[in-house]
Amino acid sequence: MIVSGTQLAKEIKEKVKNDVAKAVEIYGRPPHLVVILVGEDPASQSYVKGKGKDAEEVGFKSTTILKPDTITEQELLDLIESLNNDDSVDGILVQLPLPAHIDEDKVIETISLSKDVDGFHPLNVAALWQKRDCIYPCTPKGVIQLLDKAGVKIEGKKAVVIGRSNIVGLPVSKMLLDRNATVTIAHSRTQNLPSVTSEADILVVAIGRPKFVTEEMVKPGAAVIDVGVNRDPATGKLCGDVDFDTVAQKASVITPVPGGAGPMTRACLMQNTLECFLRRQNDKR
Ligand code: L34
Repeated sequence: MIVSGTQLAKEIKEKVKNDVAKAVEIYGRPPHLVVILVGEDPASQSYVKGKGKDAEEVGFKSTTILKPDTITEQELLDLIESLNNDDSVDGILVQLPLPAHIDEDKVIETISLSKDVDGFHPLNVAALWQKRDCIYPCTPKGVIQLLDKAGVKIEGKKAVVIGRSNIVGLPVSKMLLDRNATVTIAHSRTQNLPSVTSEADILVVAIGRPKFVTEEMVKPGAAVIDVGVNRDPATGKLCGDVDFDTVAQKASVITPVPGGAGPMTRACLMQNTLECFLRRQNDKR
């Protein structure tokens, strides 16, 4: 079973669109998402464009701010501060990675917690790990929704996550744990990785290496969620971390790349922006 992220993302955006229409009636304006892109990395340009497109589709006000990679760290922090103080802005996203002369941690910390639609702010991360009220980061939230959509039972299952990044590996592991999976976090230095992954009922791959997971690493009937977005060195085409053609023969559930976790990341960003908007509106009362 191939679970289409494109299809599920469409359904999620449809629901957000309905909620936005209601929000406009109640609050007099739609949520406003601001996405900042520094530099001209083609992959980042493509992702940011997709976010703007989705935002328009669901009826948000959408602003994309493009800055040259010569922008100083202070200039970027000042821009974020001005958006923090702008009451008409509900969500602020600074696309990562940033140029080396800009401290990403400083940037993430500067975004107001109430406008942190990525869920990357350290206080939000702490809230997630303490099982408190939080914004779930977009890609992990998308992974969980894909599993639910495919009807995969998470509770009691063995989940293996390959990758331990702040954006995907760590938060998705915590979210699987909170759904009562037994979670193993593996990575590039895990010894005998196939022996670990072969035990997984649920395998989430976010290591960033084209076609890294091959068929012999996968348990028959496993659910495989591919979070990788790479260029296939052979063809130049977009491909995941999973060798789709062979693994699809063995898995019971698999997500494609493109059309899997990527569109879901964007759809979950729409959910998060609406959530931040509604919280901010309700806090004002
Ligand atoms: N601040 N930086 C911030 N937030 C994020 O959530 C991200 N991420 C990651 C990179 N930096 C970020 C994204 O937006 C990865 N990512 C992302 C978002 C969307 C897509 C891929 C990665 C996506 O739409 N992928 C499409 C193909 C797009 C294409 O053709 O280039 C897909 O079908 O997979």
